[in-house]
Amino acid sequence: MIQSSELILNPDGSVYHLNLKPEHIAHDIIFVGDQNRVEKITQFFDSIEFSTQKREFKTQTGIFKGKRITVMSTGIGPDNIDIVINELDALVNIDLETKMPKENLTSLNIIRIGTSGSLQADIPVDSFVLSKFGLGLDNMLRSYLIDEVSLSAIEEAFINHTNWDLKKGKPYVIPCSSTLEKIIESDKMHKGITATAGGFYGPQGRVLRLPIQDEKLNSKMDNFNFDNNRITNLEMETAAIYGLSALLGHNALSLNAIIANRASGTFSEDPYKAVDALITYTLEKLANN
Ligand code: R1P
Repeated sequence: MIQSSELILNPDGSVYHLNLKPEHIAHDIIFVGDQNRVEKITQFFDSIEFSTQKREFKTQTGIFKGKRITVMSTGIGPDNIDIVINELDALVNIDLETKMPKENLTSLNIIRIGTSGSLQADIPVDSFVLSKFGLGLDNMLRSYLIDEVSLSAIEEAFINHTNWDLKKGKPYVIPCSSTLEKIIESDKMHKGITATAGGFYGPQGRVLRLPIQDEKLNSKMDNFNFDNNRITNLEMETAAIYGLSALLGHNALSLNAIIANRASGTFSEDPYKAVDALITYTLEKLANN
């Protein structure tokens, strides 16, 4: 039995941070970072059966063209992903009354629709990126036993290529769900490695007033190549989502609308339009599956 201090429930029986009970979520779940983006997705739904919000975690479940889908915001960063995926997994794979793990496990389909900066000049603003791999620079996942799910050959190649300082922790690489990739992919999407940073400024090479440990890191990432996979973009959630999903037996895929190009220094003139296009594309693919 899992102790009450480890799996914390609210007085109404819902999980601690997400305020959700098992009946509130669908098997197909869309993650967004920004809580205001939840309704940008559910505005297309035929009906909404459930809504709740606690802190940055806003959840709505409803029906889009006959498909039951949950949309939830994760806020920013891998630390939040630790909370969101562990609590979602508890909703389906732990009996919340007895606090015992269930024998028959449920796999959720988790798709992130995010925004991101491209590292490659030929992946322009307003394009879409499908993350074949998540490259975690953030360390959160290293608290778990990840050797069975992480791809050490890419990790070692990246560490060597960038002369990565292991005082910052050891990068990890996790693949996307090939099942979800087949459902969602299109010829128009760029594919590659998405790097996930544990912060927005220094960890992504942005210098305001503080010098950073490796000023050349972004340009080194830019020309990293493993088996024809380049690092396409840099954001703050994908590798953590892929890692925890793989460890817990869920399917995960991350899609990003590119709103900034770090190589050319450009920013989308209408980032909302790019995100809306990615939302409607993804919803249609999910509904037709
Ligand atoms: C930073 O501004 C946030 O935007 C990106 C980053 O990953 C980070 O969460 O993603 P979202 O648009 O999904 O929030």
